[in-house]
Amino acid sequence: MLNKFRFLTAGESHGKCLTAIIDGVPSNLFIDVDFINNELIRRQMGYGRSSRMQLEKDTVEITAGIHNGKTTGAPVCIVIYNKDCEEKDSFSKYRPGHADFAGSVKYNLSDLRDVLERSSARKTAIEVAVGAIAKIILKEFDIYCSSKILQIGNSLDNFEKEIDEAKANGDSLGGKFEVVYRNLPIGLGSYIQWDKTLDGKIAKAVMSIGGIKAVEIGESPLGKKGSEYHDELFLNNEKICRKTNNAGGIEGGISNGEDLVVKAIMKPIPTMVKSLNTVDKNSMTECKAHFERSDTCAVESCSVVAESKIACVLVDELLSKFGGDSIEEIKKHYKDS
Ligand code: EPS
Repeated sequence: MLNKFRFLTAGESHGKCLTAIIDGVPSNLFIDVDFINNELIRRQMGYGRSSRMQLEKDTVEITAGIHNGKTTGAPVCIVIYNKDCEEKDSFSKYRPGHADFAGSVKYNLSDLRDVLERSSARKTAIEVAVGAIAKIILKEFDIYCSSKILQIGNSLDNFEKEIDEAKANGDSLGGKFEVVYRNLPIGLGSYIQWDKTLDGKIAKAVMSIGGIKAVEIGESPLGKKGSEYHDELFLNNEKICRKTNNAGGIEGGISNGEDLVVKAIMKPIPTMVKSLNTVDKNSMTECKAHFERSDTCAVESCSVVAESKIACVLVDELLSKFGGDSIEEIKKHYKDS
């Protein structure tokens, strides 16, 4: 999906490390490793996370593509070492809602552990590190983001209490969050072909995060008339302005210069003490689902992952539109546009 800023990741939840190779990082970009590590801390925080987050102190090691703190234009390789990297037990009781059933059928794996290890949300740690590098590029263009939780369980008030209650009952909670990117140029994405729309790319990037069931751009148009929903334009000192941003910064698949507003809904985590009814793959008998350490709620962390995924799409679009190999060249093209 990404053409200019591409990456692949590898690594298992309890393997030695998580790795990413990023291609397309412009040269002469100062990589602030502290910033990347701070993003990793943000992903680990949030109310309702499991004890694994106390165990891991995610920090990144850059093993290629950087000299004297700056990128050279070569692929950037990054690594996060797992502290919990011991061999874990096999299991055969499918967890409903997780990848266990479909994954084991698809890859013909007899041990559901082999599905869990790669489908785990642990891999979002390295995705956040990649996203942090994308954010470093966006900063060069004064593009910044923020995110907030809109709902956990049934509401936003008292969500810590709701998480405590869910935990005490061996249950889990999902929710909804919002990511906003500010100061985007007009013209990222296109309506020319279906696979070039900015909203389509963002929806795919956010939907690819395990647990996400819905992505929205801007305000929901449901129940609103056209005259109530669309953002009228007016002139202010010959500058075209808008009073509202219901469209969330995208019209016709193209960024329109308003804030990019992305909302997403995360389902409750499927690994629960209160195990659901399932089937044991080996004995082919009905039983309770496999349980092991898990989060009660990871919506806050997920918003950080979504920020990162969107950052990668935005950098890819910036590089496609303004082009160049060094950060100086891209900034020049951007300034001249
Ligand atoms: C996660 C690490 C995992 C889980 C969680 C996310 O570690 P462990 O399985 O050792 O506890 O805590 O993964 C899931 C909840 C999931 O459903 O995949 C992490 O680093 O974010």
